[in-house]
Amino acid sequence: MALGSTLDLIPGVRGFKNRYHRWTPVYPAPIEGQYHSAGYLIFDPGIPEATLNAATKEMLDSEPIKGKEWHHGARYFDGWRACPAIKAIALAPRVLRLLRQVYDREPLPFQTLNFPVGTEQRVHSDAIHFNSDPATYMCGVWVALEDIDLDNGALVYYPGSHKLPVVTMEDFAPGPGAAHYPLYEAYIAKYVEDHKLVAERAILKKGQALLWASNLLHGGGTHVDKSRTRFSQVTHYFFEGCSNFTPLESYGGYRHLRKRDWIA
Ligand SMILES: O=C(O)CCC(=O)C(=O)O
Repeated sequence: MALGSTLDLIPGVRGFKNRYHRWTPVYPAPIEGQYHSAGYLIFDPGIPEATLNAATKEMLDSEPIKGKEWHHGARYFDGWRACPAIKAIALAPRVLRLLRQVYDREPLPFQTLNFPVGTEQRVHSDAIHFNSDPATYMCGVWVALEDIDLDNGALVYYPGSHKLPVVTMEDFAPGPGAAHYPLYEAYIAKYVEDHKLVAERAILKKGQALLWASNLLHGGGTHVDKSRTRFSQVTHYFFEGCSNFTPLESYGGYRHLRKRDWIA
């Protein structure tokens, strides 16, 4: 075992190193540039396998999942509140460091969703659910808790789509409110066609993560093999020094500002 790893076994050493390196870049500048230009990054968040497995177990034991028949919207919402491993993934030091590197602000995790199977959620941008002022200081980090491929619901995403104008309620709905969400989904399906966007799928090994920018169009790809699971966790982040609001509930001059419980 290397000396660095051996030292990590001494109580307090790993925590000290993580604090010391908070603002140390994870990647060289070209990779940072790649994120800003494509709107996504596949990376290794360095989360111990025991934590990944514990998060899956916590989800499987949770009230919304245990003993239920899983449909393709099944999820354990905000498991971080009760479950240490789910919270540890949201706060993984290498994830936070990467977000500091690419946003140059302190990341504030605020929501976790754990999935037993693919969501098959239609294509959307998180900027219709969450936005900030200044705009687009929000992102998602999706961690594969098992191997993910084209048969068990790999995410679909459209590289570069984060640079298109942010779609707001005024573009497709007569007023604010989640009841208009089907109009949004139909609008985005046409938007993808009109802009001739080309999809990619996130084929990830267990432990890998996909970081996406708030305005990157993405969705849950088809989960072809219904006998398989798609254990995964997404955490959503805002950033320090930004207000945040729910665009779905905002319209005209009104912004539906929100207070969040930051995961800490
Ligand atoms: O995991 C999925 O299938 C979809 C997740 C997603 O689209 C989101 O968190 O915004």
